[in-house]
Amino acid sequence: MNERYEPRAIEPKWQARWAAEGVFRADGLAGAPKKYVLEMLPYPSGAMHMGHVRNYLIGDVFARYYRMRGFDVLHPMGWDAFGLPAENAAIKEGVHPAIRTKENIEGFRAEMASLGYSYDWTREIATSDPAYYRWNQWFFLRLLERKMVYRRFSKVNWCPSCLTVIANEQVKDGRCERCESVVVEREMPEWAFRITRNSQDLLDGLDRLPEWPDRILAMQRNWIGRSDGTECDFVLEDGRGAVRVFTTRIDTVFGCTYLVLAPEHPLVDGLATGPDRAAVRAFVEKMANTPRGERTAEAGTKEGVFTGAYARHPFTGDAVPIWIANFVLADYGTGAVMAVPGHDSRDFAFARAYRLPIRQVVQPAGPGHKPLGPTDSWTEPFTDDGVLLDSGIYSGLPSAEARHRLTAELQRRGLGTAKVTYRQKDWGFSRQRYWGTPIPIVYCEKCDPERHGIPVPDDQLPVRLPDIDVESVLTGKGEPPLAKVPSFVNTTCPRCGGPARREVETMDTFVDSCWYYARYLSPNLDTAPFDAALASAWLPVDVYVGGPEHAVMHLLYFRFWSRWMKILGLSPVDEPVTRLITQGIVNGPDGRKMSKRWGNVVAPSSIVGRYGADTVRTYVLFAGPPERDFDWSDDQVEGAHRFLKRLWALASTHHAAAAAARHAGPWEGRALEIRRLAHKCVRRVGESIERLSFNTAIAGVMECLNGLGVVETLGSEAEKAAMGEAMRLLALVLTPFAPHLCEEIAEAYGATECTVTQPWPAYEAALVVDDVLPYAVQVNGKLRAEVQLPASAGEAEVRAAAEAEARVQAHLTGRFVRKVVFVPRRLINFVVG
Ligand code: ANZ
Ligand code: ZN
Repeated sequence: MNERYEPRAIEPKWQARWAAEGVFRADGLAGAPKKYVLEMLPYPSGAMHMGHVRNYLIGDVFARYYRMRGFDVLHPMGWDAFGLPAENAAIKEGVHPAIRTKENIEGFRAEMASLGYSYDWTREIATSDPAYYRWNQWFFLRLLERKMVYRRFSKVNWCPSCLTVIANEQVKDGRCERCESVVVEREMPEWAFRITRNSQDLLDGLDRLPEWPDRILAMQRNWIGRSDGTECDFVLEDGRGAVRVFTTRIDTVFGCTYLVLAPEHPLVDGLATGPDRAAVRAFVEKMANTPRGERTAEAGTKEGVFTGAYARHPFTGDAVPIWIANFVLADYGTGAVMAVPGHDSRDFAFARAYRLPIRQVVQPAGPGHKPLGPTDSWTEPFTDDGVLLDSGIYSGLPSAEARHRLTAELQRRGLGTAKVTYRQKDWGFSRQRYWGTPIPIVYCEKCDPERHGIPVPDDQLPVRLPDIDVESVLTGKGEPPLAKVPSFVNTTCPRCGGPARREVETMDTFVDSCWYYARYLSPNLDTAPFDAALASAWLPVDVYVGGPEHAVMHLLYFRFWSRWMKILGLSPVDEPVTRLITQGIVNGPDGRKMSKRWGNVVAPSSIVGRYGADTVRTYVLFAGPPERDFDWSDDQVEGAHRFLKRLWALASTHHAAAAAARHAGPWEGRALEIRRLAHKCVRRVGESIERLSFNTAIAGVMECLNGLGVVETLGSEAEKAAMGEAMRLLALVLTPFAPHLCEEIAEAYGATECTVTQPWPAYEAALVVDDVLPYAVQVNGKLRAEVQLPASAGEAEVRAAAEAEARVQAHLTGRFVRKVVFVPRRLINFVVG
């Protein structure tokens, strides 16, 4: 064995051999149980960053580990190749997005290869490939047939800088997630998936995902936002209709002192006919130009105007004034609320600002609660459940019971009903961009004068993206790019054969990532999106690794999609992923998220170039548990590198003596000690991987190495054989982390097969028990001896062994033992008089 550890020499060699032998191919092990290990497919941007590296490493450890555990492992990789950045770069630099994307993919693929990831590259896919996006179009048509796709005119979030519609999920605090411009609302036609039809089902499914992080489950629950409440009518004073409100607190209805409508509520115009009309109009106008985020900010000012109209309270018959205000949203519930300032924070703030009456109708329940005093003196509302007061015949009832009774009474009188509301909205997915999947719809004046859209027949799929003159089409302004390509727009109507125009919008790229994991099963199939028989064999994905930033978009959309893949008879599962791992962030050395903006980016290629892939891998996996953030540290990279060098040095020092040594036992003394260290390490690494504690797995190997390092020369044949075995075992268990180095050591120590295709080693049970422990023996608190005992020994055995020691006997004979203090695993103390 070479004395020096030279990663640059050994890493490419093993990468080439893995590829040549196809060791990472799935479907290699007939009859073996399967594991599908997947990482979220990357958007291939300029270069890989450490976040990518970590993401794929976590998956790679599982893939290699499971393979060694005897599973048939599927571990594929592909490219989320459509999307805005490539198009924006094209607008800026004039390079066609297809060209830029191809370059980027090649760069990513090379970087991945240099890191030694164990992918089955025969299954690689790119979502911008017509052979792939054809099936997006096919799914679109199937969902359209089932009325799960529809065209709507609606207020959309428009980013004036990206010049496109963006999803609610992509708006952060009223700004575009990508470019941070303030998002404005626009009335536009768009295509939407009726995901809300699955809201309840998506919610229920979360209970069947015990291996997803609680945080992600909570975010999805919250996003779907089920709310159990009551709808209730307040009949208008003039008798012309009613204001229907949605409330979760109908128990507070006797405290309702005004109603509030969203400025966009359809009744507003008809209500404000009196002197207040001008003020109402001005307010509505102002709100139309205020971003949603600003209007609804929890801490923001509550603003509104009185409409001049009144409605009748359904229980007291009082006249209740109707207001409009910024904080009531048109698209939640009924777009109208009954305001209860005594028991709701926003209503309280609003009532104080506009001097509206505040009434207490719920009081704190339970012993030890004092009355709250007159509402004039309150500084905040009482928002908890309690017991009703001043609520007619409902006074004295607990809130929960009152809600039932009041809802039943409304129902009886035809004024309301129990109602479940969801915060989740349908998924608007059409985009005014070029670099995406064309929506397979045409418009024909003759057959479809109302422009509902005529589906492109299946046998005309894919509707291909046209090649374009980048400069004239991707201008970043005006009409959607595809509208500027006559050869694309002008087509014939599938119904009448006359002239027709194609839809010029493209699909949100989240459509691409809804089902890609199934495409890997049969990446070249051209008769269906994927092979249903293979889906039965391989789905669901067993381990899925990705960033927590996908908690509610991708991870919700693809759960939605998998339900429809099941309904369409393509797949047997409705939940796509059994175990989800969301990896922590890799921060720069300064503790800030690695980003060009902070100038704290560490490029993977620079570290690989300097230390080799195994060092990067070991460092990143050792730096912390996969789900935790960590700060980059050059010193710790050095540390990881030193560890690998020490392992190499040990292997090479003992190579001549140990590699071929054989010994059949018995094992004792130092040879036994070496074996104990190695077998304990095998156990520890395996258990740590199962617990997702990759850092302690590596720590286990480090400790073992420390123990073995003490042995400088090997004497007996037994010692030589023990060391040979230890090196072979370490090379196997460290394979998921530092595979190249392990292959090289294993080969030097006689392996004829790649480590990753060898079985995960079993440890010998007898060697891993902590069988002897040193006990301190004290007499009157003074240390007199030390005895070695089995860990399982109880007090009696320890005492007997201690008393047998000559030095202890010397202090005990002739004296009376008044007491014995026994500390398990530590010491025994004789108190003598
Ligand atoms: C009266 C009331 C009294 C309310 C009380 C709360 C506390 P969740 O749980 O999020 O569903 N609300 C209803 N529609 C709204 C809209 N379009 N815009 C803004 N607010 C709206 O919240 C339901 C509560 O949010 C409803 O219950 C309503 O206020 C308000 F002591 O009605 B509540
Ligand atoms: Zn036609």
